Amino acid sequence: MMPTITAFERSPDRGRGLARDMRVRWALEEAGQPYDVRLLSFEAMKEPSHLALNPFGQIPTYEEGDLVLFESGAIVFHIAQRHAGLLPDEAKARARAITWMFAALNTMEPPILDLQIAKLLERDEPWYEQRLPVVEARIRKRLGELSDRLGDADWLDGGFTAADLLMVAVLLRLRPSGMLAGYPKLAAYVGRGEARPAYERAFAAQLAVFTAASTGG
Ligand code: GTB
Repeated sequence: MMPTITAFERSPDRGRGLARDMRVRWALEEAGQPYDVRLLSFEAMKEPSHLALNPFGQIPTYEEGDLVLFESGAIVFHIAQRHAGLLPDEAKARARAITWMFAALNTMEPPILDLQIAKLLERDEPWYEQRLPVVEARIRKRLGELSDRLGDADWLDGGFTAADLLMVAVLLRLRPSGMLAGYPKLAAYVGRGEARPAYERAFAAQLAVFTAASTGG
């Protein structure tokens, strides 16, 4: 059954692939699973019909028959469980990959999100200039630790998995800050993720939505 996901009708990132539908699109492309996309305005996301799918009024959501999911990590996990190639079959390797999925979302993403929120919403606060270096230092600590663990490996634990997909998607949120440049192993890791044909297809699909919305097409 063809799943339907939701995404921004007009993404505030102007098609740079930073919104969280991108990681779901990427997982579906890796799985070779065609999908439909329902585009939503910010107003539509707060309508009862969408709140029934996601109580927080956000994108992305995932509908497959009578199954409705929200939370991009849970959606990627669901896709990875249903299709070969995104999680190892061997039980311990699979458990380690799932651990890294949580590490991407629970350990790496929160300080990165703090930085985006600070830059987007807190610039005019009197404490902004003091807070910024504190938030950046927290991110650098995590980037250093992750870089040390990755070392010269291509992926986090053996072959590419859904954990790498989520980790690369999370690290990409740092690109506008330029912070990744200080971590060449991580920058190369992100580059390997972006070079995957499935990533390229997902990126092109979300960019096409923004381009069509901008030109009225
Ligand atoms: N934990 C949830 C998940 O992982 O699915 C978080 C979902 C979420 O934050 N959704 C955002 C949303 O719907 C879009 S992705 N926001 C609208 C709202 O809350 O009303 C976050 C996002 C937005 C914009 C950019 N950007 O412009 O760069 C990047 C990421």
